[in-house]
Amino acid sequence: MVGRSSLPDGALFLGLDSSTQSVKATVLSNELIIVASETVNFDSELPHYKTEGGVYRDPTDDGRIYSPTIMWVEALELLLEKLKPKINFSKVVAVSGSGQQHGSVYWKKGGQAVLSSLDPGKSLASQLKDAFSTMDSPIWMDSSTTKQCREIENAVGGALELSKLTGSRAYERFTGPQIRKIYQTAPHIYENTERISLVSSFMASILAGCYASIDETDGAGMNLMDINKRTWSKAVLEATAPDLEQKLGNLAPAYAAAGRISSYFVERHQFDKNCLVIQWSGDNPNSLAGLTLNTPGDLAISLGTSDTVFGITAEAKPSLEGHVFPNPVEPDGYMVMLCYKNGSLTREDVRNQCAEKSWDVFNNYIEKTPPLNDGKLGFYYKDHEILPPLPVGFHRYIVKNFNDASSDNLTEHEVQEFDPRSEVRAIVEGQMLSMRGHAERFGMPNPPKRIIATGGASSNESILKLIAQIFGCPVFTVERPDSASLGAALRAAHGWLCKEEGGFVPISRMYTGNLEKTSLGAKLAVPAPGEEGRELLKKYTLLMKKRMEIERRLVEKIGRA
Ligand code: ADP
Ligand code: XUL
Repeated sequence: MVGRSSLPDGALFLGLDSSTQSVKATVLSNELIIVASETVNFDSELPHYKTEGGVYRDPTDDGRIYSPTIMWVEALELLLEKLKPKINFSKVVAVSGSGQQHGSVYWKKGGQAVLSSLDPGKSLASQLKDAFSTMDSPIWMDSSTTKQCREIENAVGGALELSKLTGSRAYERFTGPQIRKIYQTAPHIYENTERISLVSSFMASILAGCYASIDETDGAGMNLMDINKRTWSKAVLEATAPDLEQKLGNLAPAYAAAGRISSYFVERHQFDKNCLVIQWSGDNPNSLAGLTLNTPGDLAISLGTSDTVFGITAEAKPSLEGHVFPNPVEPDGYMVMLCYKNGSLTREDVRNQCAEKSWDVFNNYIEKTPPLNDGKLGFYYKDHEILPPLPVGFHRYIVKNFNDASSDNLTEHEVQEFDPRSEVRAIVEGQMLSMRGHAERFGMPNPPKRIIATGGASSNESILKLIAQIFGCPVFTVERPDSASLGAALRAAHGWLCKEEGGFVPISRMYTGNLEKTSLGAKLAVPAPGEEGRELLKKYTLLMKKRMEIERRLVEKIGRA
C-alpha cells in the first residue's frame, strides 16, 4: 500500500554519509520522519588507523593529505553493526549515500571480481584490503597538485576555459589533478588501476557488489566532466592522463539506481534482496537535497569539517571563483558553491588555544565582545586555504574609521596578536564576512531571503547569531545538523520513486504541502536583525569590503598563481 508521501507503508530509507571525520547514517520512514541515526568517528572508534580528524598529513610531500581507503570500509561495517539493533534492515527498500567530495579510490586490476564474490561469512575489510592499487585515497583537503592544475588549465586554453567547460577552474583537491599526479609520480599505480571511484561511487560499489557509475553531480567536482553535456570531456581527459575514460566508467544521474543490494548484505545483514542502491553523490549536493533547497533566494551554509556556501540556479555560468555542479535532484538545474578548507578544525584550534577547549567558553567570549570586534579582523589558515588560495598562516589587522557607516576611508594596520576573547570573535566574524563577500561576488543572492545552516557547528547559536547580523537575514536550521545523511536518505526515497514510476519525478512530490510534518522542515533559529541591526549591517558591509581588499593584497603577495 502506498502512503501519503507516495512511498510504501512501513518502508525505510537508509542514508549514509562517508565524510572526513566520520560515517553517519540517517533512516527515514515512508512519512519522511527520522526513525534512527548513528555515527562512527574514525579517530576515536577506529584508533588503530591513527588518523587525526580522519586524515593523514604527509610530512614529506607538502600539502599532501590522504585517508586510508580501507578505513572507510571498516567504518561502514561498524556503522551497520551499530545500526542493527535500531532498525529492521529487511524493511529498507532503498539506500543511498553521500561522500566527501573529490576524494578518490583506485581499484586494482581484478577489483571487480573481488567485489562481486564477497563471502558473507567474512568481514568486508579483510576481503577488500588487497583490492586497491594504492591503499591511500587523496582527499579534498589535499593541496599538493598545483603543478598539475596549471598543466591541465594550460592544455585547454586557460583557467576560464576550463571553468566554462567543467564548471570550475582547476583546483588542487579536484580529482582530475589528483589522478594526473598519480599518473606522473607513480605510473605503476596508474597502470595497475582498473577503475577509479569517487568516495561516493566507491561506497555505492560496495553496497551494489559491482562498480557503480560516478553520478553527474559529484562528477562535476573532478575537472573532467563537460558541465553542459554531462559527459566526460575528451579534451580534459587527454590533458589529464592516458586511457582515463575506461578507468572512470560511465556517468549517471543522481536519482538513478546503481543496482540491487549485493547478496553479501542480504546474507550478512538481512537486507531484502530487492533493496535498491541509489547512486551516491557528494556531501554538499546531498545537503542541498536534505535542506530541500528549491528557492533561488535561499542560501545554505554548511559548517562541517569544511565550510561551504551553496544555492541553486537555473543556468550554469562558471567563473574563476566557486563551482557549478548539476543539481542532484533537478536534472535541468544547477547548484553553485564556495568551499573553505579552514572550517571547524581551525575554529577548534582557536577554541583550544584561547577558550579552554570548550565551546561554552568560546560562545561566552563571542557574547562578551562587541559586534565588529572594535575593528579586529583576522585571517586564520591552519591549512592551506582554498578560498582564497593562501598558505598556512594567521594574519591580524585592526581596522579604523569603520564606525562611521558612510565612511569609505577605512585604514588598517597589522598586529601580531589579539587577546583571546577578540581572537574567538575574529575567527567567526572573519569567516562570515568572507562568505558574504565571496557569495556576492559569485552572484549569489544578496541579501539572501534566508540562510539555512547545517553541519556540526550549526548547533552553535552564537555562531548563527553572527551569521544573521553579517548577512542581514533570518537563519534557519534543520532538525539535525547532519543534512548530508538526511539528504541521502531522502534521495534514496526519491530514487526508489523514480524507479517505480519509470522515470524522473520531482522530488518535491514526496513532501509538498506536508513538509512541516516530516523531519525535513527548517525552523527559524535567529530572526533577521531589526532597525538597530540594519545600522550594524551597514558597518559590517564596510568591514566586508575592507576584508576583501586586504585579502586581495595577501593573495598578490603570498598566494599561488
Ligand atoms: P563532517 O561531516 O565534515 O565530518 P560535521 O558536520 O560532523 O563534519 O562537523 C564536525 C565539526 O563540528 C567538528 O569538527 C566540531 O568542531 C564542530 N562542532 C561541533 N559542535 C560544535 C559547536 N557547538 N560549536 C562549533 N563547532 C562545533
Ligand atoms: C567541496 C569540498 C568539501 C568536501 C568535504 O568542494 O571540498 O566540502 O566535500 O566535505
